[in-house]
Amino acid sequence: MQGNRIANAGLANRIMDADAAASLISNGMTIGMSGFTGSGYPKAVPVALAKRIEAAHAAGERFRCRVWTGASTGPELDGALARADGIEFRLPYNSDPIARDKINRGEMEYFDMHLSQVAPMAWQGFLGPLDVAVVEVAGIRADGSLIPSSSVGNNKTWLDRAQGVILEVNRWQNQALEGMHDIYYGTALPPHRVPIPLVRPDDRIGDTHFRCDPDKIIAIVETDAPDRNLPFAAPDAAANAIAGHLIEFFRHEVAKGRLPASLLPLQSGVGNIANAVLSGLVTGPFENMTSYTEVIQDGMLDLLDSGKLRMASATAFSLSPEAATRLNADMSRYRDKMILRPQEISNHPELIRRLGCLAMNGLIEADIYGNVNSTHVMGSRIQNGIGGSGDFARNAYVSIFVTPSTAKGGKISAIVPQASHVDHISQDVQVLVTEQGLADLRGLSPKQRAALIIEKCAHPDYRPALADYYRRAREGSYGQQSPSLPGEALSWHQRFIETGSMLHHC
Ligand code: 0RQ
Repeated sequence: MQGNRIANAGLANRIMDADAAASLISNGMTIGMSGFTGSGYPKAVPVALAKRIEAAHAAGERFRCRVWTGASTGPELDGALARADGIEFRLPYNSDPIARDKINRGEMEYFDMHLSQVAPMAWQGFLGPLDVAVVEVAGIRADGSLIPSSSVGNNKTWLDRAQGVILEVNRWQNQALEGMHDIYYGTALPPHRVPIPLVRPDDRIGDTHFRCDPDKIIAIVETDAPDRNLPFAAPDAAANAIAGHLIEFFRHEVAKGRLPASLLPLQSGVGNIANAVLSGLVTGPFENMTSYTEVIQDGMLDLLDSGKLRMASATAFSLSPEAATRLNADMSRYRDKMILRPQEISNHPELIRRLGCLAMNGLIEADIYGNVNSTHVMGSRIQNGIGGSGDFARNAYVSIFVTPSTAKGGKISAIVPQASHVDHISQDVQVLVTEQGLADLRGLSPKQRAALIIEKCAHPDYRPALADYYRRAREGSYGQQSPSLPGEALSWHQRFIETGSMLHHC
């Protein structure tokens, strides 16, 4: 990874250290940061900014910023700024534990939104102006265009919208990344929108580099720091069982002629279960698969290596350190099989609908009618955020949700009488899978869905209580379309809050 990373001579005078760059950011500013899951986020300026903020707070001065990113980032960004109490408002998706804690204590405002909508909403303007973009790149070319790093996220939009741009040029990022990206410049706001000319997951429709007005670049900081990727848990028995049910379902759909033998472009959510499903496909019968998804995780790399997956399109890598090393050692070969795009495109409803993605996402809880809560524990405490799950679930060819049937050592049932918060309405939830079994809910009425979900998906410890609730609901409900007992429907959550378990006897 040698070579001159800053090839534009005119920008040499903007190179400075992270402290000097951070001093260009002041209280109340809105900052658009690069980064998506643990990849491609700025690693030096946010830490230096957190230091400044801590010093200001120690001196009794107010210093908080509004922070926009691609999606959850690393501890040097979300973690450092949240610890310094420097974030007034944050969007979108967060999975940093310190920021999560601040949000749940009511000390940080968090706007959880569909990831495909961040860029268009930033353009609409009601989120306010973007003062500074802080974007990690792999290099600056002689003509001033920028080589994206390991995530694209909203960088194109931040570079276009921000008044000033701070670049972190990270020498750790593989130079062979150059050419992997596809940065589409054809989006607009209504009434000027036109069809996005992408009809296959491997179509390239944009530039391989970001455009950036050199006059807007106020600082360039050189770094040499790895992405902070987290290891995945090895698939456990539940994950393997879920993968098995799903592969059986796909096999059945192919046999019925409803899916081609190479399936349709796969989307897979974040998390251990989703990753395990991908690993399961390595030994499955499907060949020549493609993926049109948001993140490329370990399981996706395994699938590419196995030859079963032909190519993968996403907006970012989300790899374990081991898989990141594997990727970096062989980047030029992987580059021909991978495309990283802006998240506005990787998650675009028009494209997901056109391509016919098979969407597979995790959940917190589902109710007996198949409404899904992906975000709020006990209806009020944020876990991560909706991320791209809504973009994909609503527009997928088949929308699948996967989860273990219980959480917290069996104290919580993932199948409940009524979801305590709803991110995905029942119409957007077509197949529900737990280690217990798979419920194909397509074409079923609410009552038919309830019977199937209780029978196929619920854990045996909770199945009798769910069946009992449903039977009594049918007897005592105000209406019979979706029978419910409103006074009892959330009592399982209340019991957990009061006793630490949803089980009756504890
Ligand atoms: O918490 O680590 O503190 O024990 O949630 O749960 O079982 O490890 O599952 O990693 O697949 O995550 C919905 C959070 C599932 C994820 C969610 C607790 C559980 C654990 C993780 P601990 P698991 P996963 C596109 C797709 C929304 C975004 C999305 C998610 C932790 O899939 O964030 O889909 N989805 N994006 O204990 C209390 C319950 C619980 C529960 C799980 N019922 N009650 N806690 N947990 N169920 C990609 C992107 O957008 C980037």
